[in-house]
Amino acid sequence: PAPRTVLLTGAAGGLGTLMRSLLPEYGYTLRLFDARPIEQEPDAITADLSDKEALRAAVRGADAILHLAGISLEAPFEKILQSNIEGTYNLYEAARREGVPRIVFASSNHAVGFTPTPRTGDPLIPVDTPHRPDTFYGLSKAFGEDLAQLYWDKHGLETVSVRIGSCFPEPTSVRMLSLWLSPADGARLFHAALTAEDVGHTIVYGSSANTRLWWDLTTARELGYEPLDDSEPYAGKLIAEQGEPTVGNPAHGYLGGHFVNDPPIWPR
Ligand code: NAI
Ligand code: 15L
Repeated sequence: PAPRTVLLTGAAGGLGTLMRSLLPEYGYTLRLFDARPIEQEPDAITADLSDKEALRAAVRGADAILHLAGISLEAPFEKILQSNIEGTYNLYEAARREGVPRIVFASSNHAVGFTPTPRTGDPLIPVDTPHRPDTFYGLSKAFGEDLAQLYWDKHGLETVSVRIGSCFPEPTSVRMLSLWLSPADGARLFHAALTAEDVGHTIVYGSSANTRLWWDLTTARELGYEPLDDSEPYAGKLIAEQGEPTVGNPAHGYLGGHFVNDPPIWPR
C-alpha cells in the first residue's frame, strides 16, 4: 500500500519547506523533524539526529521517511561526521528497529562531483558511475548511499537514493541549467520514490528534464517519475549575465561545479 504517514527530516530547511507545501497534495500526512524549530508548526519534533531516543519515537509508526536533514554544504569533517554520517546511521538504525520499510535519502550530485561533465556526443553520466566525492560533504552522501545498500542487503529496508542536482525555485547559475530540479518536479520525484514497488536500493539522479542535462534520468523514470519542467527558458538571461558554460572552468568541467574547488585547489 502507498505510504500515508511520512517522516520528513530537515523539515525546516529550504527543500523541507518546499516539500512541506507540495507533498500534502499527494495525500501524505507529514510528520516534521528538524534540529531547528519551525514557525507555526507546533507539532514539529525539534531534535537533533544525534538524539537516538527522539529518533526512535519520531520514526515509530511512519510508513516511510524522507531524509533531508543534514549539513547541505561543505563543512569541517567533524561536523559532517556528526550530522551526516553518524546522524544518517542513527536514522537507519531507528528505522530498522521500528520496522519502517522505506527511506528516501537526499543524496547529492556531490557524491560523484569529480565526474567530468559530458562533452558533446558523450553519453550522459549513468547512475553506476563510481563514487567521486568532491568534498567531505559529498563523501557523506557516498557513505549514505552505501549505508542504504547495506540496510537493504542485510535487513530488507528499502531506499531510493536521490542524487539531487539543484532544487531551488529557479536556476540561478549557468551550471544549474544542467542540474536544476524544479520544486514541482522534486515533489513528483519524491512521490515516485515513496510509492514505486520493489525498489530495493535504487539510485536515481534528481533533476528536471533539462535541455542541457548532464546525467541519465532512466532509473528515475523507471520509478514512474515524469518530469514536466526544463530550465531552458532561463538560459538566455543567465548566459547573458554569466557567460557561456566553459569546460576549462572547474565550475562547469565537473559535475560538482564549484564544490570541486572548495577549499581551493585551482590554480594548482
Ligand atoms: P538546508 O541546509 O536548507 O536544510 C537542512 C536542514 O537539516 C536544516 O533545517 C537543518 O536544521 C537540518 N539539520 C542539519 N543537521 C541536522 C541534525 N544533526 N539534526 C537535525 N536536523 C539537522 O538544506 P536543503 O537545501 O534543504 O537540503 C536538504 C537535503 O537535501 C540535505 O541533505 C542536502 O544535502 C540535500 N541536497 C539538497 C540539494 C538542493 O539543491 N537543495 C542538492 C543536493 C542535495
Ligand atoms: C547540494 O548538494 C547542496 O545541498 C545545494 O545547496 C546546492 O549547492 C547543490 O548541491 C548544487 O550542487 O547546486
